[in-house]
Amino acid sequence: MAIREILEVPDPRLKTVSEPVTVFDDELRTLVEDMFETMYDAPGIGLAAIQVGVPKRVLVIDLQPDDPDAPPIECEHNGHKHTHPATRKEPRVFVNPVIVDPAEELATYQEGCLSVPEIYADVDRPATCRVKYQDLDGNHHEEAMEGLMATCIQHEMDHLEGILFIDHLSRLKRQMALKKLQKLRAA
Ligand code: GNR
Ligand code: NI
Repeated sequence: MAIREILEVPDPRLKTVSEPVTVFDDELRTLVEDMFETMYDAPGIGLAAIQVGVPKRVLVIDLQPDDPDAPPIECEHNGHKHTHPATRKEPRVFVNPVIVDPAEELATYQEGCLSVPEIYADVDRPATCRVKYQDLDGNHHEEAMEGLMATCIQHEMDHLEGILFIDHLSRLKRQMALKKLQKLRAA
């Protein structure tokens, strides 16, 4: 496993339209492992492959990264009680995802992006949707999304089309955000 470098604006590679995955091999597994490690290290709740420079239609999401302060979980198996550290990780992988049935109703979240560091802005997106996707073995699935998950997967899907959350802002707000980022970098 390895932490990979996250591309940041204005890297032109972030504007790439990513290619579908056709081969479900160890190279794909290694990419996904590295994406999780990179996302948890950042930390972030989602990551698209193009953010580490790989133009493939692959996303990872974990809305509940590890919380080291969480109380340990007590369990009982076959009459044996024990405790283990609370790992609240809920890692999800989406290969070749497609959004279907986006709701007309919109939800507003304050979004951020690991490729646009330290900039946050409200974005409206369909409040719910369904997602068709493949897993690491190439098996097909379909799932309903709501809340932060719906927002996050739409943010990640945008990356596969070369779109960033700041592209949803007015030109003025986008320019203000990019100027702020330039200033932060200079400091
Ligand atoms: O870590 C992230 N947080 C986030 C917050 C609100 C909406 C979307 C996101 S995704 C972002 C990580 C990222 O840049 N994924 O592409
Ligand atoms: Ni992002």
